[in-house]
Amino acid sequence: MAPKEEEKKRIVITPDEGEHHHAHGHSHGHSHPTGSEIVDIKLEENFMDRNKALAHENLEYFNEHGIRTVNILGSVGSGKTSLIEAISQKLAHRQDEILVIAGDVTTTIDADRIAQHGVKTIQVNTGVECHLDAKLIQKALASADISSTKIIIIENVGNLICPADFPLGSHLRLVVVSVTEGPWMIQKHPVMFHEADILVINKIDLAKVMEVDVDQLERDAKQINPKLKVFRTSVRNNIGVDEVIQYLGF
Ligand SMILES: Nc1nc2c(ncn2[C@@H]2O[C@H](COP(=O)(O)OP(=O)(O)O)[C@@H](O)[C@H]2O)c(=O)[nH]1
Ligand SMILES: [Mg+2]
Repeated sequence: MAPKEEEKKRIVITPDEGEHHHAHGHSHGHSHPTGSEIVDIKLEENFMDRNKALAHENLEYFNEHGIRTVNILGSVGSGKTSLIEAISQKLAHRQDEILVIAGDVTTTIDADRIAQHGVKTIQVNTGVECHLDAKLIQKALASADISSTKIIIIENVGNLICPADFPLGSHLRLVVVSVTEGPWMIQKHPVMFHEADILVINKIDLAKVMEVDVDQLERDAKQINPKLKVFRTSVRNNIGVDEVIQYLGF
C-alpha cells in the first residue's frame, strides 16, 4: 500500500488542554501538601465513577453498531503491537472491518507499525497519563469513519498498573505478558489479572533462556482469577495466534 494511503488512515488524538484534572486523582505514591488528601480522594471517586459511566456508554455504542472490541494491556515490550500486527495480517481479507486504536504516551511508532498492514489506525497520545480512558476512546471514535467497522482493537499504554483501573467499554480485556518480564510479574500485579478475561503468555520461544516456568505463570494467574482464559504464544514464530483470534470471536 502506498504511504499516502496509510497516512490517510492514521489519525492522531491528543487530550485537550486541562483534561488532566485527575492527574492526582489516583494514587501515584507521591506526597501531597498537608491538607490536600481528602480532596484528592473525592476527586478520584468522581473521576472513576465518571469513567465507568462513559465506558458503559461506549459499550452500548459498540453493541448498537455491531462492533466487537478488545482492550489489549500489558507491559512495554510484551508484544501487544506484534500481536495486533499478526491479527491484522491474518485478517487482511477483512481489513476494512478493523479499526485499531493505539494508545501511547507520545509517539506514533505503534500506529505506524500497525497501519502498514492496511487497517484503519488511530493514535491516541495520552501525554502525562499512563493509561487510556473511556473519554479518549470517545474522542477517537468521533474522529473515525466507522461505517465499515466490525472489530475494534485497542492497544492500551504499556504498563501493568494504571490501565487496570480504567475500563474503556470493551467486550474483552486481554493482557499480554512475556516470559522476558521474569517469573514474578503476575503475582506483583493482581489487579490487572483479576480484571482481565484473557491472558496471553508471549515469547514462549525464550522461556528456556529466561529460565521462566510457563506452567507456574499460568498457575499464578489462575490463582488470582480462575476464570482467566490462558494462551501461550510466540507471536514472532506464529505460534498460538490463531487460537487467540478464534477465542476473540473475530
Ligand atoms: N522472541 C520473541 N520476540 C517477540 C515476540 N513477540 C514480540 N517480540 C518482540 O518484542 C519486542 C516488543 O514487541 P512489541 O510488540 O513492540 O511490544 P509492545 O510494547 O507490548 O507493543 C519487539 O522487538 C518484538 O519483535 C515473540 O513471541 N518472541
Ligand atoms: Mg506497542
